[in-house]
Amino acid sequence: MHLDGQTVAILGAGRSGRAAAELCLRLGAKVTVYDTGTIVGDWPEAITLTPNATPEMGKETRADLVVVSPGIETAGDFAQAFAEGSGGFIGELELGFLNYRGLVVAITGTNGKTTTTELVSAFLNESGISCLPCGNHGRPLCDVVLDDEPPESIALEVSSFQLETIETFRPDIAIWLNFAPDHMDRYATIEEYRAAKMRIFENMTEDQAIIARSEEDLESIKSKVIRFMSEWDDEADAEYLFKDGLIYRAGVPFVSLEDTTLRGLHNAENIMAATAAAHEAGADLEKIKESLKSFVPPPHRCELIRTLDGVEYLNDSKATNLHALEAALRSQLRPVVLIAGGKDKGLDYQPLTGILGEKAVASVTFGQIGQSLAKVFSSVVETRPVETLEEAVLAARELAPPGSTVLFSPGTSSFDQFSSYVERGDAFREIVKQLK
Ligand code: UMA
Repeated sequence: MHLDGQTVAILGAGRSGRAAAELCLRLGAKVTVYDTGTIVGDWPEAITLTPNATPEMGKETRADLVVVSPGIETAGDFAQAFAEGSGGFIGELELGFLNYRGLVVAITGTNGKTTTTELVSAFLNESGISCLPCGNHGRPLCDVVLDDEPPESIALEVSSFQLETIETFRPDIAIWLNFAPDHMDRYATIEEYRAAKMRIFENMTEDQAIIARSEEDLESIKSKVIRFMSEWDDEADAEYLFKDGLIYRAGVPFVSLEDTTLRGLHNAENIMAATAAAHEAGADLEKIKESLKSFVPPPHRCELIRTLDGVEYLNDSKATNLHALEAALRSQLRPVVLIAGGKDKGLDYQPLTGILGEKAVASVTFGQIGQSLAKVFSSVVETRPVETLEEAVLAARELAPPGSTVLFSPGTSSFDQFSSYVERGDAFREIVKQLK
């Protein structure tokens, strides 16, 4: 792609905007960055910065190319004003794709994207195919393109926001993990959210491959579809299956979940999807098995911290809402002692009691909502409300029988006692490591 002498307007001065701006500069363009807020950091001098930008500026701007950051609403006044002035826009994902020559494995889904992205990358690297995890997770694609030696392949996490602004984007392999309501502050309806996500398949043909759960109904797909499933069903036709702790491939046992560093039904699905995609991309199955033994999962997402007295301790601090907590509970294969709590976001936890009663033998609640949560949870399991996370871990230890899992899946944000879910998860990890 050449942009010699062309004018480019970049909307948004975050990580995507910065990478897109630097790439356009490298391609020879005159680049101006527009942000409705302030612009921070040291930028290359050749890039013009316009903080506090307005829709009026957009209407007056005549750029050869407009590139929008994913966090900016495409239907909003700001982006639409630039579309009006310059005749449309693309997103940072599209720009990166147009300038990347290697193999693209794209991963989307409501839950599990990041772990799967990391798995695909680990499997390909272990097989001697250089790969980088990037996109919605990690470095923006435009930033990877700027590397002196971009990798042979990328494991590209893609969000619905990024897919809204594609034109030619076409992955060689696409993983569709699952779909559940999310981002309803950006989309008017659930159908609109799904339609944005479905655009991942828009330009794919018979020459590409799609990996999807058996239960996912993917309308009008042209590519070959490889299915995986974790709910056993003799009628269903899936190349990858998970049953009784074992992952099967083409009817033959492939790997036991216990022999990997990952836990939970959802992680079995992530492994199946990543294995199918990496194998399709040329990875060796034995190498995949090897890399599963040493894979370091991304932190704070059902991260196995340690096993002590036959009890597994999982850090799922990333679960800052009900849906994430429910998903973590649902995926557990052992009896659970749940630790939940944190800031009061005014959520109703009553809908969780069904799955809690099914999966948990006890629960410990803490933080600002500790007492109110305890009232709800104690209707189905023994529950101890405490103040701090440390007290919660000690109480959970007392309550957890051998063979069970202490699941730290707060189900709300951390801001009553911590600065972020990361700090909260790090604290949990340290407390658990100190247990004697
Ligand atoms: N801005 C405007 N006008 C607006 C809105 C925002 O000018 O109307 C400006 C802000 O002032 C800010 C900049 O835009 O300076 C931020 O842009 P951005 O929100 O697109 O954020 P980036 O830093 O570029 O990060 C984006 C993704 N963010 C979003 O999709 C919201 C990151 O995903 C991604 O990792 C990064 O690009 C690199 O590809 C984050 C995310 O939360 C992790 N994603 C969502 C999710 O996973 O649920 C989809």
